[in-house]
Amino acid sequence: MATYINEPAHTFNEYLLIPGYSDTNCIPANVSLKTPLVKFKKGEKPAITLNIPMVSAIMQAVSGERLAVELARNGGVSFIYGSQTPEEEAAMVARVKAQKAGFVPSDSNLSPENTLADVLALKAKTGHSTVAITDDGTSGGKLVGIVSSRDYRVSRMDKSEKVKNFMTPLEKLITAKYGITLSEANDIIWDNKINSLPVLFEDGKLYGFVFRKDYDSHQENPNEMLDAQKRFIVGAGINSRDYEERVPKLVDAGADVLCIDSSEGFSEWQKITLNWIHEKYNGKVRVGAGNVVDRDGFLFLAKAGADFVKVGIGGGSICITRETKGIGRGQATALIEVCQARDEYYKETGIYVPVCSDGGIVYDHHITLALAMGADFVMLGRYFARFDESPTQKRTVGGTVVKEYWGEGSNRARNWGRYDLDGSKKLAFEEGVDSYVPYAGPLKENVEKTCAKIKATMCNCGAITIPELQKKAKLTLVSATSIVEGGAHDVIRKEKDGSDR
Ligand code: RVP
Repeated sequence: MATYINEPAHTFNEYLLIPGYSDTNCIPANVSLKTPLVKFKKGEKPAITLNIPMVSAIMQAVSGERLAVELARNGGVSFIYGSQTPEEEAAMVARVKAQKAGFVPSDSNLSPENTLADVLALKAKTGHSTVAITDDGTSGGKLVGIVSSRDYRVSRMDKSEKVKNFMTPLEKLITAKYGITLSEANDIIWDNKINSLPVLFEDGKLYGFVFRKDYDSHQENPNEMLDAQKRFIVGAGINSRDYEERVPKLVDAGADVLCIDSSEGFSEWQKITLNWIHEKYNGKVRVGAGNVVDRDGFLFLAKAGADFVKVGIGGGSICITRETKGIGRGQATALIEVCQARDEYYKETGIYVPVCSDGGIVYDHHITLALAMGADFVMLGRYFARFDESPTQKRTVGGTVVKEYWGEGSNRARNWGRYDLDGSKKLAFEEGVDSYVPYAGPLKENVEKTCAKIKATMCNCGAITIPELQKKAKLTLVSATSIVEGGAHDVIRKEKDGSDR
């Protein structure tokens, strides 16, 4: 006979936190949102600790290189999407790693034979005003000059004027040699009152730039997630089909952590994948696994060696898995059960396996609820898709500015690696939709606001760290009518603020 669980499975929206006693130490300035990304033994530190409990979803519409850099700059980690060829994914990872904090590869390059019109078009495309002029017009060519906005006057010059006639030539530029430290580079920038410093290899080829504004940016982003070489930390999605080909490429490109991306992770395929990676790399390559929604699924992946376990089936905003396949579980109930299993596993083995709550975060306070329920961090798709840095188009639809957002199981993404069960490398049917989300501006400003809300609620619960919140939190289920009471009601709203959803 089948097993019946007669308790209904709940979502985040059906819970609220009850405030706990807060002493005078409980102020947002004292709150730390640091949290482990990968497993660790009792008494030891995790190899990677997030500075904020947020990672971005392994999705085409979310985790491209631009978002990865900006999220790492602000304390979280992106997992570059795996629904592209191993070569393309590895190249994306490599480009994130090349953005060594402070040393930036040149993304605006032209040759001396290009024209002012080309400069203006490039500036409009990248938004950057410093253009490297190299012999072959690529970022790796020999530097012959620079064009910045000081070098031309659009109103007085012909757009067909050749770059070589108005660029600042190499002999007039202050440059540095590859190998210089960031602080030496910044000294040169300050001493010479320049805005950018080109860094060149011995043979004159361009390595990259150090920009004055990036010095400021480093001061402004104390949460930056950096590796030992001051490069941004980045993750990458893999699947349990082509891992023998994909993983070595991602590791060579510098991925700091991997995650097996599957809509259903309680499977022998994941165990085989984890074994292969751990044997090949002697446990040095960190790999998360999932997704699961119960205790058995968690224990299976933890014992198989997962470095973290992802929870969630069918709760994603673009996900129709529950409708199409009839599998899944309310996200809150799934998370609570998995986190209990995680704590028991830790008591028994002394190994702490972080739990990631994946999908279904609608309001910012759902993140705090997930943390209170035991999640170590959350994975977000819709949330990040709304920002400038996500890889998708910004459009105006019906007078509203939106960005595109589509599921990995939609026909648009066709991520067979995530959904295919028999190795046929096809999507038999769709499990996701193609959609729009309201455009919300830059990542930094939004993430800061979200973190401010999380910190404020933690203070109300008398907690200044995430583990403390997990111990002290008091959660209550709410009735349908009290959900109505929780929003503005019985008033005529002047305007609706949809800023956090
Ligand atoms: P959300 O943040 O609610 O948009 O959910 C994002 C999550 O949804 C992803 O991390 C993934 O687990 C899941 N997903 C991605 N694509 C699809 C689909 O097409 N069904 N689901």
